[in-house]
Amino acid sequence: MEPKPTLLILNGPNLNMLGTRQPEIYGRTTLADVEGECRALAEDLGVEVDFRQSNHEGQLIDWIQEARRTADGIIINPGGLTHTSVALMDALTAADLPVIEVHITNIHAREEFRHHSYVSRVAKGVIAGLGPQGYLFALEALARIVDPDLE
Ligand code: DHK
Repeated sequence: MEPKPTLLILNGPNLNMLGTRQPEIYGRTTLADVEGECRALAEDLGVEVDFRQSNHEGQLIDWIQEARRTADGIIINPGGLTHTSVALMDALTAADLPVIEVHITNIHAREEFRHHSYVSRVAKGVIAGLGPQGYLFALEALARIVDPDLE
């Protein structure tokens, strides 16, 4: 049997607070809930997920560098680093893997400083504003990108 493709799902700063942080904006779903839903869908899709969160830019970059050897694609919600981090964008470029960027909120309908994303320059697709479901849409899309034979 062929080994299953591995998709790395990365979450940046403050996403560990999901569910309790500004629930009127980010909702009440926790990151553990999101992880559980991603794992269930991954099982159906026949892919492995490696789900991680860090508040540290360097840690995220280390994981992206490792992904070049260990993963077939990356889903990333970079949190606030979306709008500031050239280093994260460079790491994603160097990884040379398909990337889907996810935001729980519609960053374009929020403050001006959230409208620009460095990560979007290197993402194959961007999902914003669909809440935690965005992760599931991204997972389904990326699974099909890495394995076009998927039903
Ligand atoms: C999450 C954050 O933490 C913010 O800094 C971004 C993003 C938006 C989200 O919608 O998931 O601006």
